[in-house]
Amino acid sequence: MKKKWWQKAVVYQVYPRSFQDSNGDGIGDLGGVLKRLPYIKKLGVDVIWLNPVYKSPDKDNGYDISDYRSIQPKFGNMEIFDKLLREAHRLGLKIVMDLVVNHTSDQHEWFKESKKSKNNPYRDFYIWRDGKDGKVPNNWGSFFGGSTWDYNESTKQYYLHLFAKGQPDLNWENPEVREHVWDLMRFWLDKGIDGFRMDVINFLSKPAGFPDAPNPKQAEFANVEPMVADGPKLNDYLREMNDKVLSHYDVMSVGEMPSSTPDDAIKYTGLEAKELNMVFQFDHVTLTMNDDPRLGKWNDQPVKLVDLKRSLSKWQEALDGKGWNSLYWNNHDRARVVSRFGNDLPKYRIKSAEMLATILHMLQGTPYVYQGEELGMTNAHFKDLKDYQDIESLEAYHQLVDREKLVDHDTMMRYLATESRDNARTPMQWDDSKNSGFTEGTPWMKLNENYSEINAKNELNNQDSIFYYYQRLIDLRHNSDLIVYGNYVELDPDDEEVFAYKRNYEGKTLLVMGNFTDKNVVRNYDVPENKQLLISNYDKDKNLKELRPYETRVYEY
Ligand code: TEU
Ligand code: CA
Repeated sequence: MKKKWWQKAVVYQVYPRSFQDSNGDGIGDLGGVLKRLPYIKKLGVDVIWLNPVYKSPDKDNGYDISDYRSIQPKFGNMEIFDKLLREAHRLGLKIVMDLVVNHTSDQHEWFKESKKSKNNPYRDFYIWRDGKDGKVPNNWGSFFGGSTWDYNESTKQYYLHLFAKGQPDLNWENPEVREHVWDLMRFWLDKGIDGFRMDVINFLSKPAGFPDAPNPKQAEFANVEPMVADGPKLNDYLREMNDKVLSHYDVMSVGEMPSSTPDDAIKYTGLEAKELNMVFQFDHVTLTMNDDPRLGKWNDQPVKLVDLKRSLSKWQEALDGKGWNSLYWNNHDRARVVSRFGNDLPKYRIKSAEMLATILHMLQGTPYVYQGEELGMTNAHFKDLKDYQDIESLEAYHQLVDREKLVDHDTMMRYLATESRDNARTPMQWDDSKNSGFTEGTPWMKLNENYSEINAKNELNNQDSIFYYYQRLIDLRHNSDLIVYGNYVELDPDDEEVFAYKRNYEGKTLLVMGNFTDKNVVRNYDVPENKQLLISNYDKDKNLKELRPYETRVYEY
């Protein structure tokens, strides 16, 4: 594979509404991102991915776009965006935007037209179907609860929405829709942005005939995913996108692809594919999903390390030399990694955050750091339903607890505290002043109460902090072809306590190990005398064979 700039890059994800407020309205904005560019630069990353900043009624925090070519007024305006892009480029940082084109907002002009009449020129921009026996066209359940179909009184048809009612799906079969999307992509690329993260991009092609989902038990809850993921024309659409748009710019593209397999990913990102550069796969972040209260069987069991290792190893092995991985623990849809796979109690929070960072950053692929991850930010631990803002969390609560009475309040609150997307969305913790320096007004979302201890100011004042540890990991990658391109060999897949692997490249070997427990463990990896310790989260080890609680070490030889 020819070497590309994005293979050596590290990406920092900014969720603008929770990053930094600059005008006191309590909502993070582009002016705030501008102000914090030096902070991002200091971490050493190469690229910023901005979650959607387009005009939107915000039913799903910007993933419901009503105008692709203007900036959400809460976030600023095009002038500030242009300034941010210029300033980022001046600092050597690239900016990747979110591309949300599986659906629009129901407030988008296209949809407002489309719903007017069956012969409106925009009718076919969306997916309209007649009902079946006076009911919805099929048994698909949406991601945010309820049917994927909503009835439109005036034209007596249903439209499809995989997510909320306010997020109607675009009809990608219609070549006019595709041309509009290519155009809006060019609009941003011509401004000089450096690529796109593509929202649920593997859902674009729906199956012919819209058959019922085979699993009726999952009806009314996201049983639609296997029905729409990686559909029959997806490859054609992505290739057309590449031909007509992406191949004309030196930019990066990462497709968010729930339920994609490594084989799918090779199809889309492989050498011959000429489609996307990499995908966000979901295997390692959905390991507990089968225990979903929506399926009536949630328990608080943490993920087993052997399962986590198996899912990451599968992707490392399959894509080596054939495609390219994106590496992430966190994003705006996931609980905080230190709470999920580490230990967020004071004693081991720092060690476990650093261990998890090491395990991820030494893998093959492009690493993504989600805002606050570099501070070891934890889950929100909200106890009150009114502290939650996320449409997915609230809809799930209302459906399961209020309407269907499938789950009791306490169980649902424990579930949300473990899995809710809002765990990632609490405002960034900058310092120990009121609202942690995020805003001078009233924050749109409650802050995590631990901000007086966990914040950027403390991290930057302490040379042993998680922040500087991430900085070192990023720096190591920038200076090592072994870390970027080496192959992957897992050690002891059945080990329930330690994640260990090797990477090999041009005669050099990297050995990475991480203790996932709060105990001392003894392991006997065979490490030659002439090794060099690249990084560790403990002081120099006396006993080579022992790994202390959450200890991680990386050797090169
Ligand atoms: O998420 C895609 C997705 O599959 C979600 O269902 C995700 O798995 C779930 O929310 C996790 O609990 C993307 C965006 O990242 C998300 O923020 C949007 O809400 C969604 O698409 C719709 O645009
Ligand atoms: Ca603001």
